[in-house]
Amino acid sequence: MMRLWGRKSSINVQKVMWCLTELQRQEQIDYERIDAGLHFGINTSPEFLKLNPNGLVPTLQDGQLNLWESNSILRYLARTYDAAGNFFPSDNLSQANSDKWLDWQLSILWPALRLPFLGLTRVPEAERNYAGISKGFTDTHHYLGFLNTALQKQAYCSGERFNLGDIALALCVNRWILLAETFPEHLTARPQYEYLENWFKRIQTQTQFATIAETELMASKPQI
Ligand SMILES: N[C@@H](CCC(=O)N[C@@H](CS)C(=O)NCC(=O)O)C(=O)O
Repeated sequence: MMRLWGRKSSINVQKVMWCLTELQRQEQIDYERIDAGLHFGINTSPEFLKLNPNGLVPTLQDGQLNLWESNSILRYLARTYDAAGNFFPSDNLSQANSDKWLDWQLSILWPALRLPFLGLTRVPEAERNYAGISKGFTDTHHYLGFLNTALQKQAYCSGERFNLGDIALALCVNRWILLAETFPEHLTARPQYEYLENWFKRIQTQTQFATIAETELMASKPQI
């Protein structure tokens, strides 16, 4: 049985849970999830550091394999349990485009959105860097404009079918929306991105998104 380490309030753990939920619609995929990280601890224990020296979640164990980095885990799961591309398109072009958005999510989009997310949900009010929070949020508006433009021409990030890249992107968009709703007094209003909104509605109605996604900012309530 696969073992997934990580608390479900982590965006990167949510990616893996969502992917596994999509795959479970066909394959008999058996996995257990163990809460780790933040108040759950475990991730800094010597045993855990042998699995993932970064001390971060998610970490996946599948047989002999210990795997970390959420987007690599997504690719591994799709290649291993969906080789035929039934759930995630596996043709070269779709994979290349999905990979591009996966890398962009980790290297460009999330670093911008992470500033307002952590700044507003974890840092005590008196210690908040509001200038940094505001800049991160407006940078996120700007970056998501690129996605909106791409979605003008196609239903999902890599073409006409839902793919791994959409998982990583939609979880960021979900947090972008929740942050704007939760902290309107500290953040500039979200631009109206018609194609991105339509894509997000498609994600909400046509995928397993609703089974794992946050409906409120769980990280602001560490007891959950
Ligand atoms: N690039 C890594 C980042 C992993 C990461 O930063 N994980 C965070 C949660 S989203 C973590 O483990 N934080 C420490 C904790 O939860 O205690 C990935 O995509 O998996």
